[in-house]
Amino acid sequence: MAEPFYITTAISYPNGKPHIGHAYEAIAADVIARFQRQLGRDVRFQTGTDEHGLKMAQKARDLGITPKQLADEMSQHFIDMCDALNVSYDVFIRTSEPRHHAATQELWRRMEANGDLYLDRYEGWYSVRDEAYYDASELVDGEGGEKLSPQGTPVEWTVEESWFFRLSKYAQPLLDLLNANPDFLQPDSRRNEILRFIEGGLRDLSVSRTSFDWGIKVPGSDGHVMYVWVDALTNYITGLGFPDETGDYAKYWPANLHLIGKDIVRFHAIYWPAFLMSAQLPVPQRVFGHGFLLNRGQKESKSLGNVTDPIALAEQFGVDTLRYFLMREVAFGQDGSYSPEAIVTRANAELANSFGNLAQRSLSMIFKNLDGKLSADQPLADADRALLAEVDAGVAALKTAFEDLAFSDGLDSWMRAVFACNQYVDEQAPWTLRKTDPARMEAVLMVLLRAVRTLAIAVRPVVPASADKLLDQLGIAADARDFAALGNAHWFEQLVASGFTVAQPVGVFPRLELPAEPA
Ligand code: ME8
Repeated sequence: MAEPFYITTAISYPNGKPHIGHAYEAIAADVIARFQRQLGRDVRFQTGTDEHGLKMAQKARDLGITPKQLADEMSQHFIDMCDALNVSYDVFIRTSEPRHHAATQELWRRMEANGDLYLDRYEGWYSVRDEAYYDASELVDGEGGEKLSPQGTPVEWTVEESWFFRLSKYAQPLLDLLNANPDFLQPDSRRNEILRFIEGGLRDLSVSRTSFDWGIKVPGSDGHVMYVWVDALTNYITGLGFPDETGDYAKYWPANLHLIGKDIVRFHAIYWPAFLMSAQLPVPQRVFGHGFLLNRGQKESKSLGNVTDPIALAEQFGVDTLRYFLMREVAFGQDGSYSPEAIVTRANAELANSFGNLAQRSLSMIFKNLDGKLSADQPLADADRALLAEVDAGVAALKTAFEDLAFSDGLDSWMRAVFACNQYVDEQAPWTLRKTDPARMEAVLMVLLRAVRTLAIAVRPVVPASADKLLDQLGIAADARDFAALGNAHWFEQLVASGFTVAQPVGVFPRLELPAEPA
């Protein structure tokens, strides 16, 4: 049986349309999901929207609609974004669904049964934008002398009756968890930050609100709705059928990977494992906090007028181009920047001029000079064996890097193998061999076809539609495009025996032009 692999993204606040950061996270998670499927794992991939809380309630009030109306309208944009970007999620969860209310109330009951919830009064700072409580010592001064959260968002003084979770009790168990499992939280910079934070001591956490009602009701406590993060984090097990602990839950929990952004690491690496420990459920295996994506080095914001619609960006440059750019340009875990120029430069240099050109000229020479016919009769020369070994090594390096979520490094190794192939074409000059040594030309073209197949399969998690379009032209069956297929030593003889012929090739990576500056 295939080994299960459960990956989740953060669930997004649908208080507005998706932005490029949402697209970045969804694409990265999709690349991981597709990569793991290609490795033969039984992947479950969940994403969704986080619909409760004050932020949603206030936004709906401003718009004169109900929070549920706002959530219904906006969550559809997140579904549309995933579909437009070819994000292959299995479950799209919305926290307003009844099954999620049931799952969260059950988690609450278990924490209560463990003696970890008590009623008291909360007096302190709250940021609606972050949906987070802050200690006075964490606040910073704004330009006008006002208090701001460490993320730079406004905070308000809040006093209300509240249920508390005994987070303080979990400081040592959390330190033990982090110390015993260096992989639990990555990258290391975030892990160190969280370790220091816990070592500073944890205060009990306010986990219910009484001043509004857009949330999940606290069982047996009229007037209290749960703090939105209790409900939000629980989505990861709701989607597996919790509280039913058989079926998908038994198969996929604990998650292999929660992929989230750097601003919400505290919730995932402290609150979530503490809630789970309290409910006596297993904690996730790994949390990865990726960096932020900036627009020409700046944060996108309405006031700067630089907010980009990721669907429009994908339409402008192509879905696979955008996916490739994001995974290649930014060292995963660090912040990165994008601009139309950077996308066009990268796509033209690597996809159009290097890999696309390699595939196009190899197939077109097979089509023109050999009538598209393949042959497995030619002996391999040393140069051929060396090239194929170099391609295999590049792909092996990509696999290792992708396992470590080092996408940019993996694609760098892949690109080096592509360069080696283009250099081989130039050195072998099959267009000259055509006259001088047709048998050798045929051998060279067959080597190229083999290399192109290997490279297309390897890069498929990143550019799925383009890679498939290319593999179709190579006659590779849809069920022979995984990493196991690369281990089949006889695939080429089998393809030749099938009588497949190469048709006039169709380019899959167009050369892009920079959009004209608006007048
Ligand atoms: O935080 N670049 O939702 P959200 C990269 N509902 N990633 C970014 C980004 C950027 N510029 N801006 C945001 C929430 N993100 C909660 C999560 S999970 C149980 C609840 C990332 O809509 C952000 O870090 O504000 C988060 O991982 C995701 O987008 C959703 O952010």
